[in-house]
Amino acid sequence: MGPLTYFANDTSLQDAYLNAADDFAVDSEGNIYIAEKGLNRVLKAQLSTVTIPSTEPSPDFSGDGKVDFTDFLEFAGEFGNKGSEPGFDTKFDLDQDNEIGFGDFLIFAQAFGT
Ligand SMILES: [Ca+2]
Ligand SMILES: [Ca+2]
Repeated sequence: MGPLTYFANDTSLQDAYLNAADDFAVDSEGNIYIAEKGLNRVLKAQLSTVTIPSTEPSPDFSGDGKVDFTDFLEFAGEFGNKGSEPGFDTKFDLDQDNEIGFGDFLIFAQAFGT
C-alpha cells in the first residue's frame, strides 16, 4: 500500500467541516459524496490509495465490528478536535497526527461499509 493520497474534485472538500455534514456515501468507484444540507451542497472527492493502519485505532469507533453510519456520527462529532484540547479522543485520530481532520476522514471513508 502506498501513502495516503487523494484527489478532490471540489477543493472546498478539503476544508469541509463534517459537523455541517448530514450524510455521506462511498460508491464502488471510490468516490465519496458528502451532503451538507445546511449549506445546500454535495461535495465529491475521489479516493485513490489509502493506507489503513493495521493497528489501533480502528475506524470501528462503536466497537460493534462494523464501520457504518453510527461510527460516522461519532466521528463527525469529534471532527476538528486537536490533541492539545481537552476531551481529545485518540481513537478518532486514525492517522495519528494528533488532530482529527480530513486525513482521518479519508481513512474512515475507505473502511466504511466493511
Ligand atoms: Ca461500528
Ligand atoms: Ca488525524
